[in-house]
Amino acid sequence: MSQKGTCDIALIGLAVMGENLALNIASRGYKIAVYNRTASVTDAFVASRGKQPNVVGCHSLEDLVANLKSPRKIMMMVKAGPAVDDLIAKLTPMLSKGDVLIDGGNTFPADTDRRTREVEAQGLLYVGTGVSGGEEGALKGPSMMPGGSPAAWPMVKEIFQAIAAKVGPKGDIPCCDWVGPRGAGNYVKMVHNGIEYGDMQLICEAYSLLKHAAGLTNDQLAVVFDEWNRGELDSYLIEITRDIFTVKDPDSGDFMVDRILDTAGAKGTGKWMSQLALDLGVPSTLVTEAVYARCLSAIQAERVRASKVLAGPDASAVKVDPKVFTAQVRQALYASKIASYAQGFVQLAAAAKENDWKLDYRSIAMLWRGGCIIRAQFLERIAEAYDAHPDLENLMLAPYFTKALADAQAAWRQVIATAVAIGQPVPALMAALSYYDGYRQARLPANLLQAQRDYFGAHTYARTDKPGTFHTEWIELRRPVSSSQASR
Ligand code: 2AM
Repeated sequence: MSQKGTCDIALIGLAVMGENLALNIASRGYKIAVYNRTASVTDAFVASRGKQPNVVGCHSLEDLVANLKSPRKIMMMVKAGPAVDDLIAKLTPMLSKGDVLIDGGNTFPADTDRRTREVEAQGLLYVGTGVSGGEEGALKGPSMMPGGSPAAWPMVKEIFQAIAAKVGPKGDIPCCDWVGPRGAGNYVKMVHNGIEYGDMQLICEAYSLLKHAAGLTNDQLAVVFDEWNRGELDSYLIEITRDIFTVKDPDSGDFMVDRILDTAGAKGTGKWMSQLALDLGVPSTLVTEAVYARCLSAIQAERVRASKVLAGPDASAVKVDPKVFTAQVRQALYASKIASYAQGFVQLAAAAKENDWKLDYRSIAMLWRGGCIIRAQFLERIAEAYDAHPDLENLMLAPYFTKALADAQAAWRQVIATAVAIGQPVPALMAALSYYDGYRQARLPANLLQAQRDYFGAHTYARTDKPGTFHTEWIELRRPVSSSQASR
């Protein structure tokens, strides 16, 4: 049905995220034109959940474009990658100066950089926006992280902020604000996902320790996570973890979590963050360890074989007091989370510098305060830290977090020592503590590393006692070593 020039926005791609986002937009009083490449999907949607005056189904891109008010706003919710380029190529000839194309997928930031330039070169505007919160978030209020053409923001702001999650004492602060030019919004979404990887891995390690070292049952774990969710760890991921420990398989009556195969999947945003961290030369070790942990989980059959061959310690010799240990794990989790978020914000700052973005870290923390998967109380503290010091070098240096780390560190070390003693892998907890310990060293052993590099490759080194660049003829100056020398 033609509704020429009456729709406020269009949406392409009616998979579950697209459908729910369209319903969210319609529910806020906006008229939305929808299109899906496979027409039967559009028909099924407008005959069921989308059967309402605010939703207009379209069978062609021409029809979709014709139904829009000018300047037109078209949101693509299709598979990230070539599908987006394909749609841009089809749509741009149908659009007019000032129209806005929006990509709401999990797009690699450099792709949005390129597309913003290409689309702007045709007189149009482009937005690449992160949308987080899964299916439910898309329907009820996601966290949105838009970037792209700055001139597009005033045009999409009202609809975006209307559909986004709301936080604050009055529930009126939208979890959606302009992030920055070109791929900035997708970059922030990628870091959100990377932090999510770290949070999930840390929670899994805490679970493993509470189970293997403290012997907690699933019922007890549910109670522990319920308690944790009422304090500094209060967050969506802790809350759903609590719920998971209460769910039983309707068929067997066993706990569902115990029936799930231990091989984790991944869609790749964590890997992107690790790769880009390496490109920038910043140590985002938590997300990287979390990605590797998923890789190790994936070789399940090989692990089962190795478990029968490789020796571990006698875990039964290690005794912990379950109550004391549970409290220590809580502290270790919190401290690790601080280190993880510190890494995420450091990476954002490095990316901002490289790409000439001006990011508002306080605002980013608040975007993640609601709607998204990493939503947590704790993000308020991060927002406060950046509010007090917008140029904060590292979150761990904000007084609130410096104190939290100091208070937690003894427990953190104890938990990792216990993990080592019982032979349970805790790569993310360890990466977090290593980052903390590395960052707080005035002097690291890289002096020796520089000596090695200079020895074998004449890479030169700087000195502590005078300026300049130096090289040593190590082979000429080296002396024979005898064991008697060491004992002297
Ligand atoms: P489909 O139903 O026709 O497959 C998630 O895959 C969504 O992206 C689906 O709505 C899918 O449409 C859409 N999609 C994938 N590739 C596309 C393309 N090249 N052009 C348009 N839509 C595409």
